[in-house]
Amino acid sequence: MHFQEPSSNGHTVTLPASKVANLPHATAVPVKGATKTQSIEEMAGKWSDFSFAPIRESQVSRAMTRRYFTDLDSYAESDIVIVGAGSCGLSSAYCLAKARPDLKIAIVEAGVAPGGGAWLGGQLFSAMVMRKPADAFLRELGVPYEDDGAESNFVVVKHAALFTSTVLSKVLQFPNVKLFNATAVEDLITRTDGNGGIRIAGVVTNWTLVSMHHDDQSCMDPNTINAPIIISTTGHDGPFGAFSAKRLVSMGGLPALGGMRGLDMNTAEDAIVKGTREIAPGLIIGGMELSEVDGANRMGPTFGAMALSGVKAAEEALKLFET
Ligand code: 48N
Repeated sequence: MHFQEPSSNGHTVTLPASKVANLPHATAVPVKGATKTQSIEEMAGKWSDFSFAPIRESQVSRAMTRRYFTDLDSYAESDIVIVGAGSCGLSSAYCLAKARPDLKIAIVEAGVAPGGGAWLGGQLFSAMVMRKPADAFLRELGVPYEDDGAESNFVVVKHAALFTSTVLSKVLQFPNVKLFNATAVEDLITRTDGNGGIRIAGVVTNWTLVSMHHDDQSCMDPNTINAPIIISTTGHDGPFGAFSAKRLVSMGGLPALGGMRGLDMNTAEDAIVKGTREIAPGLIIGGMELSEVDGANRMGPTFGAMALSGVKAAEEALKLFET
């Protein structure tokens, strides 16, 4: 039996089985690049002698894990944590990261895929409607949209994924933002405020797959992120939704949930944007999670309030940094 083993000079050598047993695995030398930089055009038509630069699997593992654990260490103390990377959370992250490149912003998203409910417009229809003046945020991001002119009160993004992928891409390009996806916030870090109340001082996190199995596995303790300000945009009630609102109620930080009301676009969108605020010291709630706090109506398949609630949540957070 023979083993192909990349060596340090980029070529592969064939090792007899007898030799594999005592390979110095732990100190394997990373394989150096052996392929010059090319353009796609240079590759065209030459696939018969194509090859990738050789690699050793441990190089891939180390490239991922070294960065992840460096980020975990760095963002263990963040300036702001945004819980939920839906349309509101991402819009808020964009405004914060742009306004304050000095702030460390951690986004914690339970899903593997960020974006929440904003990948489709509604009932699996792909176009996304935003009522004016939310078109201003689309122009800020450079998202193209259709507008029937001054008389029309809304604009249409041809596919919701165009908005969501654009804001996500812009957010991820900010050097002061780290997205921890597939990671759930499963509690809040609290401090007493000296008057019998509580101040929110960070979040408690776990891998989402672990959070989903606390009932059928032995205890799997969480991790933490300390931060003076949390923006919670976890959406309306659901398996993970309205997380911070529900947790505030269960720990006595809010008397009760208001509970989302029926659909009324005109009432709902104004209420969500204007109502985005600090609900408890250190905790700002925006987007559809706020409808569960205030008992606001839902707006259905229109997303302007999500974008502008994110804009307002960022503004509220920055005010707290200035005080
Ligand atoms: O898209 P959502 O659910 O929330 P928003 O507020 O950003 O946008 C709401 C919007 O999509 C609507 O619901 C539209 C406008 N419809 C209104 C209506 O009338 O029906 O995003 C929330 C994100 C999701 O990606 C969740 O996975 C995530 O938050 N999330 C969490 N992430 C981490 N830890 C948690 N505990 C958690 N809970 C939810």
